[in-house]
Formats: sequence, C-alpha cells, structure tokens
Amino acid sequence: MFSKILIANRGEIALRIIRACKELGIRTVAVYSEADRESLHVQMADEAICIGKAPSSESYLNIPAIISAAEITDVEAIHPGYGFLAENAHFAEICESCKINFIGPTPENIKSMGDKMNARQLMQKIGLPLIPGSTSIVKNKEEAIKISKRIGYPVIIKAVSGGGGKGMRICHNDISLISNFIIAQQEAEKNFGNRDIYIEKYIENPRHIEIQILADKYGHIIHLGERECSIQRRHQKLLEESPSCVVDTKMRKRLGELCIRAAKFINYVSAGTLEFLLDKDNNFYFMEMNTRIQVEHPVTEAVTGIDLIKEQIRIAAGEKLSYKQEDIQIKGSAIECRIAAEDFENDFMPSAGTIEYLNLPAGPRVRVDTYIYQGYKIPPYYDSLLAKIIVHGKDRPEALRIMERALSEFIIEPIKTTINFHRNLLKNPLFLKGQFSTHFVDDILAKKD
Ligand code: MV4
Repeated sequence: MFSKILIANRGEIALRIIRACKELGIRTVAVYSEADRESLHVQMADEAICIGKAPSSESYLNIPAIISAAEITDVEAIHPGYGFLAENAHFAEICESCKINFIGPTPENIKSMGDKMNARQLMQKIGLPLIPGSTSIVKNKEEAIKISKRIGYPVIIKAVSGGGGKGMRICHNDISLISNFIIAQQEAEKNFGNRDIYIEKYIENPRHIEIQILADKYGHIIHLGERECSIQRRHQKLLEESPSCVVDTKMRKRLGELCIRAAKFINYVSAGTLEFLLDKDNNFYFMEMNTRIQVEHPVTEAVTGIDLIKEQIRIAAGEKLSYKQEDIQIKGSAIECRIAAEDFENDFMPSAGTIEYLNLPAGPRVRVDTYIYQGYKIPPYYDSLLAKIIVHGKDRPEALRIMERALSEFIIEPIKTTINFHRNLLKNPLFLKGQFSTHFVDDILAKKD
C-alpha cells in the first residue's frame, strides 16, 4: 500500500479522498490555488503546496506545477478526483513516466473511451446495445443525409471528442441537418480541437441510467448496480438515486454483466461508469463511459456499503479486488441532492461571497460531503457545488422523507443556493411516483413561469 498520496483537486472531493487516505493510514498532500488558501482540504491534509493562481488553467490544470509538487513531497501516487485532470490521458501518461502511480484507469483506457466513436465501435463488438446511428465518422452532408434517412428523424449530431452534452445538435429534417452539420463541425473544432462528428437517432424523453464498475489490475471486475441520473438541468445533475425505480433485479443483472464484459474487453482498471439511455419502452442503449470516480458515487456507496475511493486506491496499489460479485447486494434506497451556490429563482445564476451562517444537516442516515464552513468565502473561479446530501432509507419513500428532513435543516446565509429547488422537487407528485425523464426539470421550470 502507498504511504503518501497527492490529491490533485479541491472542494468536497479533495476532502473525500483525504478521509479515505486517513482510514487507510496514508499521508496526504493537498495542492491549492491562491484562491483556495483558506480551503479545508489545505488544513486537513498533512502537507499542502500552492500550485498557482486562482484560474484552474494556472493551478488545478497546471500539469508541471502538480508534478513538481508530487516530486518535492515524494508521493507515490496522485488521485485526480473528478473534473480537472481526471480524464486527461496525457496527464496519466506523465505520471506513469515520472514513476508516480495515477489512481485511475490506464492512459489507454482514458483515450479509448474519450473518443466516443471508438467507444461505440468497441461496445458494439461485445454486444452492448447501441443507439442506432453511424459506426464511423460522418464526413460530409451527403453521408449525414444518407444515415439520417436510414435511421429516421429526429437525429442528433455529436462530437467524437465531446461528451457531457457539449456540442450536440438535434435535427428534425434534412434542412436542419444540413444547416447544423457545418455548425456542429465548427463547434467541435473550437471546443475539443477535433472537428469529427457522428450521428445517432435522437431518443426522446429518455432516462439516464449508469452502471458503476470496479476492476483490478488482474482482470477481476464487478458491477455495483445502477444510478438514476435523469434529474438534471443543462447537463448538470441535480439529484441522483440508487437503485432506479425502473430497473428490476433481472435488468440490473443483465446490464451489469454486459458492463463487466465491456470492461474486460478493453482491459479496464479502476472505478468506471457506463452511461445508458433508457427509452419509454425500457430499451437501454450504451451512450458513453466515464473513466473517473463520479460526483454521485456516494449513492452507490450507501446501498452497497463499499467505499469506492478506498477501492480505487487499493486497486492502484496493486491489490486484488476485495469483493466478488456474489458479495454485492443492493440494500435499501439512497438519494443524493447536489447543493450548489446558484440562485434557482434567477435562472440558476452562480452566487459567491462569504458564508455568514451555516447549519449543516446531520442525524441518522444522513451523510453530507462538503468543504464549506461558517466564515468561508466561496471563490467565484470554480464549480458551484457546495455540498452533497446523501440519505439512505429502507426504501425510496423512506429515503425521500429523510431527504426532506435533511433539507429542512440546511441553512446557508446569505448565499443563494439550490436548496429550495430541491425542497420543491421533493413535493412534486410525478417525481415522488418516479415518473420522470431527462427533460423533467426543464418541464417543471417551464411550467412555473
Ligand atoms: C442523446 C440523447 C438522446 N438521443 N443521444 C447528453 C449528454 C451526453 N452524454 C449525451 N446526451 C444525450 N444524448 C441520443 N441519441 C439525449 C441526451 C441528453 C441527456 C442525456 C443524459 C442526461 C441528460 C441529458 C439531457 C439532454 C440530452
């Protein structure tokens, strides 16, 4: 096992990783930007090194500064958390060449899933159901029209190097396809430095369901069930659950086994997530794979009792998986609310400033992953996520009531947050019945005005 790890991240996930390290008896090194001097991760780690100015590009994305910090403090491994460098194959490669263990998948894993077309081709080979569409890059308008005629409108244009919803365009006919085609290529070039695009049938009102997997360096792979992630706005998830109320034991087993086969096929190592769309007839389609630990990992931890961060560290240190598939049981129901510093009554506009008064939820079956404290000044430079509330009940109705109770205890003054959005959501009859898709939040917000 490692004796010292550097955490190349900030905020709640940096704290989450430091806590896992402490429980494993591993010393920790925090890195921080000039804007994060007063951050808790700096205080909680055994050592801390300033790696640059406030903008991420000069600090948390500054590879030479992070590698230097790792060399100076003589760490054996780096945990990238999520965002920033977590899915940067180049960074993972540099770690490798500096003999620093990257706590995550191999550079090859990251590369092969970062190319969404390549991911589609690989997943098709092992029999994962794909959304109907192109199986290679769409080069010109003529090809685009031909494919769209075959699969039928509406279609969606996606960037090969995209992901997370950026640079997608929905087209309902030949005319909109032609006008969107060039724009999509230009946007892809601008955003991802790669103009390659592909086309899929557009699935209307789908649910977003993802499967968590864990793979060690010896080809042992398990799945940890699904997370329901349909409650989102502008590709930012607002609430996640496990299990999903539309996935039964049989479907979970089938999806899970397919994901294990897929991960084996690409020699995947570490924690990973396969994203699926579920249409209204409960057909599921592979969408993409995330080669990192995700924000919403705690709902899986709650229902399985497995510490995913500790498992990532153990796997990176060369230990065998400590669980077999038979050991995994989904117990009860977990829900996470992401509380962000955003004014939900003002189009989710980001808010910043000093927290004058804070009361965090607590009590039975409530976990709060956060980095804020009373007197903390929220910097305007980074992600607006302040806290994740995770509750665990015997079933979904109980989890919902615990969440309602937890949200009612949460006070942050004078910062505008999404707490009231979540409290309203938990009163919505359709949400309570589990009847929603990825369009649900847009639909209820549109009705409000
Ligand atoms: C889709 C889709 C419908 N049909 N692909 C959004 C994020 C990116 N990973 C892919 N996304 C979508 N791809 C087809 N063929 C709808 C979405 C989508 C979505 C997916 C998951 C969660 C929220 C979403 C919100 C809008 C669109």
